[in-house]
Amino acid sequence: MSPSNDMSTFQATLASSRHIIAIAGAGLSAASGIPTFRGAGGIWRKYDAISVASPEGFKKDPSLIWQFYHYRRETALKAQPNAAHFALATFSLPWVRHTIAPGSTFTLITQNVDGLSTRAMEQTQRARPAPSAIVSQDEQPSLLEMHGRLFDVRCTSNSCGHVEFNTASPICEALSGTEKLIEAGVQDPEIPVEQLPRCSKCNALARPGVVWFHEIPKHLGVIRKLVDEADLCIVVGTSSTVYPAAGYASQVQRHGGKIAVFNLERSEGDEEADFLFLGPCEDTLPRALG
Ligand code: BJW
Ligand code: ZN
Repeated sequence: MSPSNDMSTFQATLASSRHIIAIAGAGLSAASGIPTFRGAGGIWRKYDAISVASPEGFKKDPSLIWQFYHYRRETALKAQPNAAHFALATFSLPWVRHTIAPGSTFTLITQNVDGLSTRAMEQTQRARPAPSAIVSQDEQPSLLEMHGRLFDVRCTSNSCGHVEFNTASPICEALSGTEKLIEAGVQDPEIPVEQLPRCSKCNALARPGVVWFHEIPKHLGVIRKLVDEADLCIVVGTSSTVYPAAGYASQVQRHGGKIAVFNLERSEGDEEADFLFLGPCEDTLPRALG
């Protein structure tokens, strides 16, 4: 049977769900001006994914990789969360969600590294604080950034491994202005490793705190439990091509849960979904979760 696009049927399913998860990808941040990876305008059209997003690529050319991530950091710093981030952030507040899906739990599992969901959640919590009678019963963090964070900077020395959250712009002097060259596709300057970001504890070369191909994504133990107990999986703005995230929706469906896909266009495996809402998620999600 082909997926339904009936919003009221989806909302009835949402209302009766007890353990809800959302799996998000780059499409969630597209309206904030963050480029996606695949498809028209995607980053992997300009850059070979394995060359810039693997430990091997970093070892081979740390100067190019740092310029690439400096450009990504500068883009994310200028961006603002959009209506889809805010719809998920609002739904993550138990005192709001329980009026829509009574007694439910909710976790957003994002593949995005741009920090926009965190910012939306912080802003939403400030704008809609818990009514004084409610003490939060949710012990589970409501956001899991499974591919790490652009603003985490991690030491490459195994004996140190120091990680720090660093939003400095630029992250170091030598990278200043290179974001414009990267954007214009101009030949990148060769920056000596001594001038690239260094660990603040031991001075070894630092790397971006993101999860590259062939590395183990974060929070997998918690995610496995959430996927096992979920009765509704909302899939937002992901091509569903990168594992393990790409497998979560079908795992939920295998044990009887429902899948609802929100994507600009058709994506991998969406014909198996129970619901499919095609269009910009910044339009469809606020309507669905409102
Ligand atoms: C809109 C929209 C709008 C646009 N509204 N929609 C099993 C099978 C096959 C392969 C593997 C496998 N297991 C592991 C692999 C290898 C590999 C993999 O999956 N390769 C595939 C490419 C085949 N996976 C890994 O290496 C992972 N590690 C791993 O598996 O470890 C082993 C292990 C796992 C578990 C247990 C034990 C061991 C690590 C993957 C790390 C991925 N890293 C990146 C880079 C992160 C840093 C950075 O940002 O630079 O993560 S790659 C890149 O792809 C990034 C993304 O998070 C990820 C997914 O992309 P996403 O988000 O789906 O973006 P797009 O561009 O593909 O799609 C955007 C979508 O939005 C499109 O559909 C648009 O239509 C839509 N859209 N505007 C709604 N307004
Ligand atoms: Zn160190």
